Amino acid sequence: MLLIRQFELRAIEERQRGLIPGFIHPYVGQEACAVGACAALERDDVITSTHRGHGHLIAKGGDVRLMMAELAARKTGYCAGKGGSLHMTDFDLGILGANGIVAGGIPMAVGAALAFKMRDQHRPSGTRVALAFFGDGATNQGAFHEALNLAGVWKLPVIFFCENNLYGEGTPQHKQGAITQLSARAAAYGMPGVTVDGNDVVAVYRATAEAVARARRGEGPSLIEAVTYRFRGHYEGDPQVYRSREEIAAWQARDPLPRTREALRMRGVTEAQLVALEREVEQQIEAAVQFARESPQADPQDALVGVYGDVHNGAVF
Ligand SMILES: Cc1ncc(C[n+]2csc(CCOP(=O)(O)OP(=O)(O)O)c2C)c(N)n1
Ligand SMILES: [Mg+2]
Repeated sequence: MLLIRQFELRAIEERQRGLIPGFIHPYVGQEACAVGACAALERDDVITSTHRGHGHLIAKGGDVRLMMAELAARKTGYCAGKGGSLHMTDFDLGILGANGIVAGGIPMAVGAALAFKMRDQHRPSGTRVALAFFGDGATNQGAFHEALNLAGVWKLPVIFFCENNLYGEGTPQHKQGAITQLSARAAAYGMPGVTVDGNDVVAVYRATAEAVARARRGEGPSLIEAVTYRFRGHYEGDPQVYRSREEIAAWQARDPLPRTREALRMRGVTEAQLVALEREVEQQIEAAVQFARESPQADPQDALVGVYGDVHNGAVF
């Protein structure tokens, strides 16, 4: 969670300094969602992500050096510097990609889950699972409903993980959806739905672990709604005229990071251990920025390389 927070805050800073061109949608405030959910997955399970995807990638094991280099449009980045924030992918880690299309990752996860159901029938530990991260806004897209319906019909090993941060761009959730408890939508597709505190990493982990166990047993999909809040604007630079300072402050009092820090202290982790961890993360972020700065810029001549069937960074695209 610390690594995600520091990665995002540094990316915001480096964007202001000019190292990072293009838009970013910071994940600050939602860290407990990505970390709690991915902690319940194994390395060979897969995730699909969104436009607000840095946290998901880091939680699934993404390399912050390759991520920072990608944001900085460098050849050494995840997509050779050509994709930026919205297309980072690491098949070895089961990261099927960030995604600029709202709800676009949801049917992709259903496709992966269908493949797992067909291929993993005799796997002693149960099937691999797919987990789709998406926002509250995505639940009003047709793709969400079609994907959940098919997953319900075929009882696929997939977890639909909705991060309800109460806004889609500048529109409050209650003005874009006919109901506010989004987990209730699960009933329409024959699967269990649960709402959890998305700022409580342990609660998120427990809910996801239960859904994963169910999926591995062949009992089908689940919908998890994690209620959370983004502390920054929709994108970096968003003037945020649609919400009040008081509302942001009220949610900052529920910041998942100090909450987790406190929970760790209560369980006997010492202040010295926590400070050492914070330093270690700072160093990792510093190294990532250095790596990005020292890497060569993406070359316009390479624009068409890797578009169809070429090999890049060891992965076949
Ligand atoms: C299909 C599609 N429609 C519209 C957009 C523009 N858009 C980008 S993010 C966003 C809001 C998404 O809200 P939500 O799913 O709640 O995710 P959040 O930004 O809150 O994480 C919209 C409408 C898009 N990228 N794709
Ligand atoms: Mg949202």
